[in-house]
Amino acid sequence: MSRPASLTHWGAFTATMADGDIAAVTAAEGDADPSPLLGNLPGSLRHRSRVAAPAVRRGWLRAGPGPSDRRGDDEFVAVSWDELEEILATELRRVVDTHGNEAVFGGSYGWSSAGRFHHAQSQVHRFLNLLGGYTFSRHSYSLGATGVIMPRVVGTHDDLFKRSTSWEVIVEHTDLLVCFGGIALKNTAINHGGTTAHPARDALRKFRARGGRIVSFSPLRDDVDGDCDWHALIPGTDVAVMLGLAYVLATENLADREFLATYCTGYDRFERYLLGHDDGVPKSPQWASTISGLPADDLTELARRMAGQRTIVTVSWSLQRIRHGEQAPWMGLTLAAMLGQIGLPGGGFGHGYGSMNEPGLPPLRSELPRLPQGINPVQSFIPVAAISDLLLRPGEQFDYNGRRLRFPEIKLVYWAGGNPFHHHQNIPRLRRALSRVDTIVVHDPYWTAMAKHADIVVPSTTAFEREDYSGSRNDPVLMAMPRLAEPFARSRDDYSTFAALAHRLGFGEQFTEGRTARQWLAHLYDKWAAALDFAVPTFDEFWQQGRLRLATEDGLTLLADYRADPAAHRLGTPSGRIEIFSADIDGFGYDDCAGHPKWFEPSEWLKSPRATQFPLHLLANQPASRLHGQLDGGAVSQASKIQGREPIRMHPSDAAARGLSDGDIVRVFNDRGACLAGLVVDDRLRPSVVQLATGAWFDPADPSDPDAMCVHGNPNVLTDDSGTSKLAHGCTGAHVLVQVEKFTGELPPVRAHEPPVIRRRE
Ligand SMILES: Nc1nc2c(c(=O)[nH]1)N[C@H]1C(S)=C(S)[C@@H](COP(=O)(O)OP(=O)(O)OC[C@H]3O[C@@H](n4cnc5c(=O)[nH]c(N)nc54)[C@H](O)[C@@H]3O)O[C@H]1N2
Ligand SMILES: Nc1nc2c(c(=O)[nH]1)N[C@H]1C(S)=C(S)[C@@H](COP(=O)(O)OP(=O)(O)OC[C@H]3O[C@@H](n4cnc5c(=O)[nH]c(N)nc54)[C@H](O)[C@@H]3O)O[C@H]1N2
Ligand SMILES: [Mo]
Repeated sequence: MSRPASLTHWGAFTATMADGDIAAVTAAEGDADPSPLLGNLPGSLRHRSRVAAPAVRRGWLRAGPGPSDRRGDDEFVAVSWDELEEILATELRRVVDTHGNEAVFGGSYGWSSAGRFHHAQSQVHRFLNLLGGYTFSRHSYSLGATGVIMPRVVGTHDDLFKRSTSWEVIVEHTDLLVCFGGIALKNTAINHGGTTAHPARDALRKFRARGGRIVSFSPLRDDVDGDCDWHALIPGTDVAVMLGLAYVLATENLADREFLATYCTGYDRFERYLLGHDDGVPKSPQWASTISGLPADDLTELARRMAGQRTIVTVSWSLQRIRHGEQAPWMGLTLAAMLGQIGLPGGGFGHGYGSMNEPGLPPLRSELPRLPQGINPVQSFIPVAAISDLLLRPGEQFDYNGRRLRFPEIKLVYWAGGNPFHHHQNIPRLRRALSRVDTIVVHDPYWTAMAKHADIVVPSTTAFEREDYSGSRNDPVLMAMPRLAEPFARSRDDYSTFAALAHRLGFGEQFTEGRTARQWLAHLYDKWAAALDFAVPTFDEFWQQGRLRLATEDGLTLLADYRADPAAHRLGTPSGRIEIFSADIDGFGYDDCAGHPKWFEPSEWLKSPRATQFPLHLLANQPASRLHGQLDGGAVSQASKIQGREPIRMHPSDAAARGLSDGDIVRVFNDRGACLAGLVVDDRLRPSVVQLATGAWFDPADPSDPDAMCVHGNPNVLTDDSGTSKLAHGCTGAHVLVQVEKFTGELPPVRAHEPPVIRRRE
């Protein structure tokens, strides 16, 4: 008998089912390097952290909507679906009638699960648009700075990864892969919407076999698997290093001035800065050395090598998830432009090789089926990582990307498919922000910390308890996702919930267009198929076959078209060229983002004044053991923990200085908050750097205290939630200064995955 197959953001699999749950999984055929994260799936459908029934916070039910500091520390009351729909529809109507649609924050950032139709964000946005609109959010936690800076300087941001130079071209042509932020294979497990193959590891093997060399700038040795030239720089100093390399190119006549004159604008302005003509500070390798801690000679020698060989300069996404995050991708692009190899096979610029599976993978020639979300009549929005500012500073103005915006007054927060307690920084501040609003609604299959902080909790199905299909722009397979199990307890898919609410609110017909979920699948497929310029099977045939292979654009080189014919392929920038100097950005007059890429001293780094108090630089990077906070209760994630706590890695010298040993439970703290973690002593990090991945579910020692320590190891109790700059206001959660000490108290239990107390209706 054939085993049912399905898709996740981290790979395709076939499942053995037992007792309504996934009992075992096998990676789907054809995946050369299946993700270990598949091991988190068994047991996930009936896990104790599932939300079994619609629930309303007890205090909210008693007192009605309003600000409350009991969020996260209250009991819940289980209600029927009928009651839930009535309560929620009434509350939505009240907020919209009394305060207007602007008072509904529906940004609802988050990854939810694979699936083109049941995609939670598409569903909630479609629903809220029909309600009359909502305050929305722009860009992502992934690429907050890139999403604003790169369109301004190279005319696009997503083409940088979706139309990146392919692995096969790198394997064949590249000599040097100079990776700022490494090229971490753990991260290539993931692709938004799903992935059926993981070619990066094999591509790097072939690249090396041909004589290619990896140069890794990273505080962590294991950001590259296997052999490489490792430069363990001080975190946050990549832009200084790139400037040092650029200085060598400029002063040793190694810069390609013809490329700079033909394809770029503003190099001369930048060069004045580089050579120190205006500020008297040449950005030499010696200068870069004092900042980054790397030997100047190594940089000089590398710059010469880069100019003499076919070189890609690639910048990981992590480098723009820090204060002044706009600078690293902009400076990386500038460095690549100086080498003059942009648009040549195997040379030029990359952004995110090793950040996600998609860079290096060929894009589809076609779009994918898509649920129309409608139009949002409300204009007000925030840069996505400004959620706490939004709730704490209503009415205040702020700068963003050349505009002056105002935070609207929010009364109702609606979240479906994301977890702010995973993704947002400074959780103590977030908890205070969430206490301000009248009502918080959360749809999730699991009792995450966000669900526990909600007033109205809507139990969603998982992707395996409904029918869907999924795929992504850089994967050649559209994959059917049949139902593997019946919905857990009283959970219901988000579409059904929104359809029911829409009917109560009077726009049911517009929301459903009279279709069941299954009918929507066929309808979206048919509409998509009709617009294609090639033939595909009928929906029923596709559903039977389970997969549909789609054609891809192979052998791409980033910006090859532009290089071949810059007039015909003008970039979408004001000059039509690569803007090393942007007159627009310069014109904004920001003190934290200038007209050309520049070194700005970070607020949190080993040489800032804060480091005397908090002398360790913590990298809060992506977890190797799960996707974000998803399936933290699964076997692979749990196996990585130490006495149930998230592991923190520390150099032996830092551990010795603190009298710490491997396996100790430590307290990680700064002036924003504290968490417990399990110590792993490891010499593969630069001394004074510690690493604690995101994703341990927030678990406050005392839920009534917003400043409570997290006993489980969520680094976002420590991070700062100020944005990258006035330009992009992107997330800066990748870095934070901390201190670490041995935890000597009685070890509190981890309750992160326990549901809250749930009462029956009195
Ligand atoms: N300090 C620090 N913080 C970071 C980062 C960092 O590097 N450092 N990285 C940031 C980045 S890049 C990102 S992308 C974010 C990720 O942040 P999120 O995307 O918010 O994190 P997830 O844990 O993936 O949250 C998805 C939620 O959707 C739920 N879900 C799954 N399927 C469904 C469904 O069908 N319906 C509904 N309603 N819910 C569903 C899951 O149970 C889960 O709770 O985190 C950011 N936060
Ligand atoms: N397994 C797994 N993979 C994932 C995810 C996941 O949750 N789990 N999340 C996915 C998502 S949504 C995204 S957006 C991407 C994010 O992709 P990235 O943002 O690139 O991922 P990170 O793991 O945060 O960072 C990559 C590496 O950068 C290095 N680094 C940090 N700071 C510095 C610095 O200042 N200088 C230098 N040179 N290096 C530095 C760290 O050592 C870190 O391991 O990952 C995706 N891949
Ligand atoms: Mo992300």
